[in-house]
Amino acid sequence: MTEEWNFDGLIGPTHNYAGIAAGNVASQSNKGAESNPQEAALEGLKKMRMLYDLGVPQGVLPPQPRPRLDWLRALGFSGDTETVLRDAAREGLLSKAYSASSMWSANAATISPSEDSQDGRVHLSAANLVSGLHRSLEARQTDRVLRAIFPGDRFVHHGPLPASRGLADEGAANHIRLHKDSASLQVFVYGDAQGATRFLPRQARGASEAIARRHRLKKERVLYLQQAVRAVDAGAFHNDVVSVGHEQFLLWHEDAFEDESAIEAIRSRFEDLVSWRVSRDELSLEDAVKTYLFNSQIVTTAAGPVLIAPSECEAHAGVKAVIERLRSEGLHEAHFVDVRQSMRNGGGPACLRLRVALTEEESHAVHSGIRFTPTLHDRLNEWVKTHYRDRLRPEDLLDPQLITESQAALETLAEILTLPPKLFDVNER
Ligand code: SUG
Repeated sequence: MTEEWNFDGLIGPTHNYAGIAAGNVASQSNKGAESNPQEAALEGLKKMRMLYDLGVPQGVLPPQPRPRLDWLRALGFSGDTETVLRDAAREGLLSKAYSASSMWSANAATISPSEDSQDGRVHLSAANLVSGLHRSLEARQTDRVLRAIFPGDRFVHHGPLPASRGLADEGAANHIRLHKDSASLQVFVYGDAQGATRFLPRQARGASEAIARRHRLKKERVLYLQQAVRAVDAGAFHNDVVSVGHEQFLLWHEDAFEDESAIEAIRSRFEDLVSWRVSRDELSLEDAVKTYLFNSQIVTTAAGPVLIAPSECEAHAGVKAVIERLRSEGLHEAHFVDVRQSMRNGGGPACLRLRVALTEEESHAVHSGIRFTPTLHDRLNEWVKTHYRDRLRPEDLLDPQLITESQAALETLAEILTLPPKLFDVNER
């Protein structure tokens, strides 16, 4: 028996709009806008609280140290800190070194529950995120954090796949696990550039295959599906922008998968599937990308499955009609959450969380300091209000004071989450 935890990425103090994410329409259209890191982090915490109140086990993944001055120096920038900041900004690299993108923890890793694996252990692969420079900076630190949070023999940490295009891996955002009783199916969704007219896909099939192999997944529990080229072209840079699965439920857009028989392929291996199909007449791909309906979270409550949708969905007539229909097909209810600061960078509720299905014994082995509780919520709210700015413009990244503030914030956070301070030192190995 496993229970699904949600690990949310705590939004970091340097959250900003740099317009640097390929294929991500929201990121590109908000380039250079003023961000509010404080509001962003509080929104994220409020969402965690909603999930906690619904009875979902909730954990917190700490933000990563930014800016990555060590990375800029490795790229040849030299001199005092001010000079490095100024020269890197001129080359368009400073915002990358400053990105708070680890908040989207759905991209942090792929994690397989012990019941799906031949050796009965939980397997974890931090994502290499090689499709974007700023995101590739996350891989090593994610791996370190996961090792600290999931210690001991029950957990097998593989580290990120080798950094190469053919093994490009964006973690659980392209991975759906369906599950009922003792049956389960892991669906790996990969991209293929052939026929693309606008954007390149980010997940390589070779990466998905390597993950299934290293995680020793039982063969009959694995399926590979290609993401529709038209979906990527419309701005669905991850599959979780056009489909979401939880337990036996799969909410998917008619244009999500390349192969028309994708759902039959799923059903042939997982007969309990409850398919919630949304046609393009009900909601166009463009509106799916705009509202992020498919980036909702589906969670189980005692009353039945609940949809946690972004507040952008609330006012959309087409989405409202879809939700109404789903309520007659087994959905218990929908809640709307305001994660607007993250949404402006293309990150909805489901992007902000990484799911981990754990048995009771495995749950006990998780580092307890990151477990979300009302007390932790209060402490983190206070911490955010003390350490975060309420506005950040592109030119503020040149202010060395922001480095000092961000470091102080993470030092205090290490204490709050009872994690070793050296975990936040990027020079530690
Ligand atoms: O990789 N945005 C992220 C959003 C990730 C959303 N995750 C999921 N769909 N699971 C990305 O595109 C924007 C950064 C900027 O432009 O400042 C960014 O990286």
